[in-house]
Amino acid sequence: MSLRYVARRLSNQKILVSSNPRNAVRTLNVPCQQQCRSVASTANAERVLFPGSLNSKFTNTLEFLRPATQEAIPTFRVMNQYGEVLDKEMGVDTTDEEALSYYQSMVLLSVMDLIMFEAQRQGRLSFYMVSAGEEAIAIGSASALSPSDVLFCQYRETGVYLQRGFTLDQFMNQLFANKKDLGVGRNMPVHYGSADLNIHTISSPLATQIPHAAGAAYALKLQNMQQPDASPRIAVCYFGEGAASEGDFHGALNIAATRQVPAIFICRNNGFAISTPTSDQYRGDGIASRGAGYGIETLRVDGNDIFAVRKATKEARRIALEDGGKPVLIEMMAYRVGHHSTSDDSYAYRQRVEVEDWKRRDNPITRLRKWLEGRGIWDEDKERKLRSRARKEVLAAFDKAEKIEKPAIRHAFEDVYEELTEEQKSHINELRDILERYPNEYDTTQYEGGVESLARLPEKKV
Ligand SMILES: Cc1ncc(C[n+]2csc(CCOP(=O)(O)OP(=O)(O)O)c2C)c(N)n1
Repeated sequence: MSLRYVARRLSNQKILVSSNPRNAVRTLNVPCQQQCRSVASTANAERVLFPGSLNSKFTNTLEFLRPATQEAIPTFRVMNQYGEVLDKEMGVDTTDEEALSYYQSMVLLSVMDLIMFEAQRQGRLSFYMVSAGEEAIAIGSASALSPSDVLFCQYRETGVYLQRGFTLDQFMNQLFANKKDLGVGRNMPVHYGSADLNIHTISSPLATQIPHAAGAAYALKLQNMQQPDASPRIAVCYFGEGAASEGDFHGALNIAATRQVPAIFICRNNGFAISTPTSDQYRGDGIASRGAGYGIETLRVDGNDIFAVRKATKEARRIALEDGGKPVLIEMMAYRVGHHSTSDDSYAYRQRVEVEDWKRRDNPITRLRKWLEGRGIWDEDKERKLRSRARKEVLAAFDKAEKIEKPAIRHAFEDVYEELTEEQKSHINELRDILERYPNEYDTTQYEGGVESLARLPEKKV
């Protein structure tokens, strides 16, 4: 990056330019309570000039902040649960064709979820997670991003992958861990990843993706400056409100704010972290209230309203690229209609009637369907055909993937280090010994190359 370029770019933003590259991207674009003043304090000052909060007014009133007495942060929406647009002037910035395509994707996602959930119950795959009730968050937000943006998901974002172009074959290959799986069978089902689509691979330990996203956004900030002619990119991070209880969430948002990185943090607040309801997770006003604490621009959105999700994400992306970079937090509200995963029976900790009530009262798919019907571009016949086609497509990909051979066993050891370590070589030899000793216990014929993929390796004693 030429320093002259940095100086030009940054001078527009009142940014300190220094020959020290560490200072080159330090902006003075800071919130008013943080703006630096040269004087520490004067006798008649009306505001405190402490370095930790530079713009705080003195007051003689002894008044604690009492969050419980304050109005909850509002929830942005464009249409109500009857599919009616509320603010005609603001309207819907989505064409009929786009709305139809998002609707088809949401239905395809829910059909795939139903089939794969049942397939797990039949013992045909080991695990699955549905997105029921959260389809609009995934499809809507992904539709408002650039394909070059770098994404970090939690696990309930199958719709994000679908919207980015992950194919049914790719989903099925990963779910069945066959040799065509992009992760060559190393992960449990639903842990998709795609370098081509700029989506980092899902990882089970909660919230680890949040600091990764903050770090990637910092790298993108520098890259955006170095490549002024390329379209600027942002990092986008998805997580549940339960993951926001992890320390990683706080560290990530704080570093994203202090470094002013181009990132959108999308929290899916679905009311539960497995069996723990939000009332046991936090006392404040959801996750949105935490954004202000970190000095991050924040919005709460009705996650059942795909138009609101799209508008919010588009605007968040615009803000994220302002002044060279700015993190944004969006809390998307949508009740988790399904069980947490195939390992969960949610009726053990919530009333069935509560779930049924949410399904009936509000659902992102039926809401969009009502809007499409209201425009005269959807009807029962089209719905039946769409569902039947979706079912056929999913089952065709399912059948194909289930029959494909499993990946070679040696993949379990590769790509951890550039070369196999001595310890790994001894693990490979040991595994081969066990597999050969107990052929009735371990059927290796379904894996590419069978036991032979574990070629005996000379070991150096260490
Ligand atoms: C560090 C860590 N702790 C616990 C778990 C077990 N766990 C898996 S999912 C989950 C709940 C997460 O809830 P939330 O973030 O709200 O996402 P949701 O499942 O509701 O979409 C928990 C506790 C884990 N995977 N990682």
